[in-house]
Amino acid sequence: MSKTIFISGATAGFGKAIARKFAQNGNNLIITGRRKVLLEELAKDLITTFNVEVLPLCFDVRKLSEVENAIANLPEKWKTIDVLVNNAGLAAGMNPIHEAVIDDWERMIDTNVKGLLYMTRLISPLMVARKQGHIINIGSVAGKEVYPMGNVYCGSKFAVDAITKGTRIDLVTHNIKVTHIAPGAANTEFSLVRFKGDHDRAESVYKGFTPLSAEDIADAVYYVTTLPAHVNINDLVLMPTAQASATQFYKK
Ligand code: NDP
Ligand code: 8X3
Repeated sequence: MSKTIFISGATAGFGKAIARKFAQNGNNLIITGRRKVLLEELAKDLITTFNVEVLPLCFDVRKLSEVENAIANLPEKWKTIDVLVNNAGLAAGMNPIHEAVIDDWERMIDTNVKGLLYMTRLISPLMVARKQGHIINIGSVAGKEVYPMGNVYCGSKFAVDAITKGTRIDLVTHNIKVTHIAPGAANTEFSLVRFKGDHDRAESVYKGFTPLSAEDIADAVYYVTTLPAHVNINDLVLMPTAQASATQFYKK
């Protein structure tokens, strides 16, 4: 049966692949991001390729008023959200704590933590009212282990792990599944964003081993939504075979 899937950050990387995976399987989608042109291109492509309904919503998850406006103005038929994938996020910079750029910290905390909270706060009541739903938060191996110069990015992803656990506890009596998915290294726009457009530095992160692809994460996200009603995956850590921990890689 077709479901309604709400994916934040669908203009690139994991979110875009997650949107494609759910569309391929006949689901209707609400997709979001700040880059309007990319969002609308993706919506058009998914509608024509998979014959599903897609609602593109362009907003910044850091801005509470924009999130409120987007959710408050959802057309009635789009309010029955079955799955919320809180995916929008980023790393900005990679510096020791005493040399970091404070604006990088604001961007990471505002997006990865506060943006995810705004989305959850505004969409979960729709699920509670229906006594049905699934919230999937994209964390990271960086939310399981801290690595050198990961300081605030790791902190933001540890917060995602803790918030996911708290959300599950608060929503268990409302029949809502809550899942944390924590990937290791994956080659998307992530490192290009982290290193502020430095292509060589971004590419060097993935040299000598096969990283995860966005499609690998999309498969995992899709999988956790296909389980029987009484089964929930609480926490799924997904790594490249060549990555044993946040810092241990087998590079050739
Ligand atoms: P990408 O940079 O490829 O994609 C990030 C997506 O998030 C884009 O669609 C971007 O859209 C959106 N986004 C970023 N900031 C905002 C914002 N303020 N408001 C709305 N949308 C926003 O990265 P990934 O796909 O790799 O990352 C997705 C998630 O996975 C992130 O939470 C990241 O931390 C996490 N992750 C990534 C890993 C990796 O190695 N790649 C590993 C583990 C976790 P737009 O720019 O159009 O707004
Ligand atoms: C992204 C993976 O290892 O760069 O969350 O932090 S890592």
